[in-house]
Amino acid sequence: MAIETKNLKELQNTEYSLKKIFTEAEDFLPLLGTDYIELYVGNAKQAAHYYKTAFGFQSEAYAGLETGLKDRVSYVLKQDKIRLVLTSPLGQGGDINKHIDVHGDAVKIVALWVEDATKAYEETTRRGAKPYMEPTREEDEHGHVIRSGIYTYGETVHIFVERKNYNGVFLPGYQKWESHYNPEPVGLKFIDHVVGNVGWNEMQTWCEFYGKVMGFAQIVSFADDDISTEYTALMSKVMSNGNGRVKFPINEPAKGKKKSQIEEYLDFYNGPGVQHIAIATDDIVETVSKMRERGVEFLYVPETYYDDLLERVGDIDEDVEVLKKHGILIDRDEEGYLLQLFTKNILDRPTMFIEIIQRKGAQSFGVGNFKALFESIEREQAKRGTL
Ligand code: TYF
Ligand code: FE
Repeated sequence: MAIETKNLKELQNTEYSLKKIFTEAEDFLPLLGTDYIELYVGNAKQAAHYYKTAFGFQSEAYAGLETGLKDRVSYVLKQDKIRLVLTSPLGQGGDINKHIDVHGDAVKIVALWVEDATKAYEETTRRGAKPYMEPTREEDEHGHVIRSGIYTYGETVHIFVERKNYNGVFLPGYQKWESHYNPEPVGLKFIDHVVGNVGWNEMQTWCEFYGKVMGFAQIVSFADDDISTEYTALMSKVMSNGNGRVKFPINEPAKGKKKSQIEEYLDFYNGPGVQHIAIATDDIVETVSKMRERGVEFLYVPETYYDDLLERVGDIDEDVEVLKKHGILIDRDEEGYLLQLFTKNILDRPTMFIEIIQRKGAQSFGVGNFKALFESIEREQAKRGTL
C-alpha cells in the first residue's frame, strides 16, 4: 500500500502549504467548524430515542406539527459541540421520502458554520458548485440566521450557516425540546471528520471539488496497490479546510480479490454518500464502555492485534490490557498517536457507521490500523454474503 502522509506542520513548508493557501486574506471560504449533521430517516422520533440512549445525545430542539410544520418533523440533539438533526416526512411523496426510498436512512446535510453564508454561496457557486439553496434569511424573536447550500457528492449537500445574529435554541422555527428522558452524555465532543464514499474513479473529481470549489487542501492520501489482493480494496484522500477544523476523507472502491467494502456501500446506498462520521472524545475508554453498556456494537479485532502493539506504537499513556478489553485500536505518526474504534453499521443497510477517535497529537487517520480494521469489516461482509 502506497501511503503519503503530510502532517499539518510539514504542509506549511510545501507547495500545498495550508498556511500559504489559507492566509486569512486568501481563504475564500473560512469555516468555523461543523454546524450540524442532518439525517433523513423513516422515523425521527424513534431514531432520536436511539441516539439519546446509545450515544448520549441530549434533547435540544424540535419542529413539527406543533410548531406549524405540515409535511415533516425534525428533532435536534446535542452533545458538547455536536448537533444532530433527525428529519422524517409526515406524508407521502416529496424529496425526503424519495431520499429515504433510494438511500435508506442517511446523512443528507453536512452543515458548515460560517461568518457569511451569502459570501460562502457566492464564492463556491462562482467556482462551479451546484446550488442547493440560495442565501435565505430566517428570523424569529431571537434574531436571524442566513443559510445557503450547495451540492457535494451524490445527493449530499453542504449548508452554510451564519448564526452571528442569532441566540435562539437552534434555528428560527424550532422550539426548545424539553424531555423527561435525559440519559447522560458519553463524552462525545466534536465532529473530527466526515467520510464520503464516491463511485469508481471519482475520488479525484471530488477531491478537486473540495480543492477548487471549497478551497480545501489535500493532507493525506493512500492508494491501494499491493494491499488490494488481501484486504478490502479502496483508495482514499483526505481534504482539509484551512484551519483544519473541517476534514473530509473521500474513498473510492478499488478492484481486489474480494468485493470492496466501498462497492458494497455504493450498492446498498445506490450511489455516493456519507460513510462514517468520526466523533472525538478525550477519554475513549470511558466513552466506549458507556456506549457498549448502552447497546452499541463495535467491530471486533482479534486479540493478536495487541501482541506487537507496543513495538509498533511505542510508549502510550494507556494500559494495553484495558485497550484490549475494549478492542480499541492505536496508531502513531510523526506528531503523536491516536486511539480509535468503529461501530458496526448502525443502520439496516450496510451503509453508515460511527468512528470514535481520541487524538493524542496525531493528525492522521489510523493507516496502521487499516489491515486489522478492513479484515474486521470483511468478516461482517462475509456474514452478509456480500464479500
Ligand atoms: O477516515 C479514515 O480514513 C479512517 C479509516 O472505509 C477508514 O477512519 C478508511 C476507510 C474506510 C473505513 C475507515
Ligand atoms: Fe475515519
